[in-house]
Amino acid sequence: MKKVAFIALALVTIAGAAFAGGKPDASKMEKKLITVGYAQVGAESDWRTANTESFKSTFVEANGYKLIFDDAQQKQENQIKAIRNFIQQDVDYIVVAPVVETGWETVLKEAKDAGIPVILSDRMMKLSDNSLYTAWVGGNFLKEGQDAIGWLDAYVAKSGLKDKDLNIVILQGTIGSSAQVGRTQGVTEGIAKNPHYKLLAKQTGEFTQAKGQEVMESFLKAYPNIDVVIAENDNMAFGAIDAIKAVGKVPGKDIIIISFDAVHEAFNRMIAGEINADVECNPLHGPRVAEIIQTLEKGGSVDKIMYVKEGTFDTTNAAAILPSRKY
Ligand code: GZL
Repeated sequence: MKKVAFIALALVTIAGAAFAGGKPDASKMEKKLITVGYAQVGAESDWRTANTESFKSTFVEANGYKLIFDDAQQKQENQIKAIRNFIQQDVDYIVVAPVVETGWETVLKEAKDAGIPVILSDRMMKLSDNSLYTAWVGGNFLKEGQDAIGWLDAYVAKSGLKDKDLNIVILQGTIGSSAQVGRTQGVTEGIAKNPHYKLLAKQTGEFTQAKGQEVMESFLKAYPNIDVVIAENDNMAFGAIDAIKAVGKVPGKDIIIISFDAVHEAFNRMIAGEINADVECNPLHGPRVAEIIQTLEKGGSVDKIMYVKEGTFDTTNAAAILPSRKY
């Protein structure tokens, strides 16, 4: 709808100038900035900070954009309000990192009725009508969970622990977020396949360091013999490390710690031996979303689902890899 209005305006300008005998002054028709509304989850983790920075440094006027950024403080109602606000402002594109998977149909239909394309970044939405969004770019959370257990299987084999029962607890992310859903599924299915892996408990730490520490403290009180902690993001792993140290145990040695995200500080912890392994989840989606928008602006078509490349790192390679890390 907006595109039609813009073309009409341009035609009128040219016609008007031609009628007046002049040539349209190209400098007067300076390029219109593409307005992008970004409904961000919040600022709960190092990963989120890097993700926000990636958008703020990509969607700048010098690149032809006007970014309207909203931090929802991890509340879905705030994200829905932000999307409605973007519709009111008649932005060209809406980008959402949905805090949880469900509850988006109504507001996405409003965006569709307003003729505003919606691009999903980071987490996924569960929708009955996939035409309500144009494209999604993010991590393969199920594979991340599977990779975490794959690392544990290899570690156990090479450490002579194959026949030892291992008591495992999971610090989950925000319940209902696709990062939590996928990682928990990959991890719990992997645990179920090995009779020596005993899942003692799983509980959400909301992807934050404080809550992660609190839940880990309660796990340590309830289970004196924890062998492995699987934290569904690095900030909860940092909290778990503090809780483990507070009871006089050595993280990475007395209790194996496997984490997700692989942010810069997590590499420092792997080098210090406090985190044993970290499954990457790349947050640098700004340029990827910009590429999608540029393709759409040229009338091109884009893939509906775009997974980012991710690796798994551990104490054996963290020091060598850290200098090349971009977040
Ligand atoms: C993953 C992202 C998760 C990170 C957390 O794509 O949604 O949210 O793993 C962040 O650090 O809070």
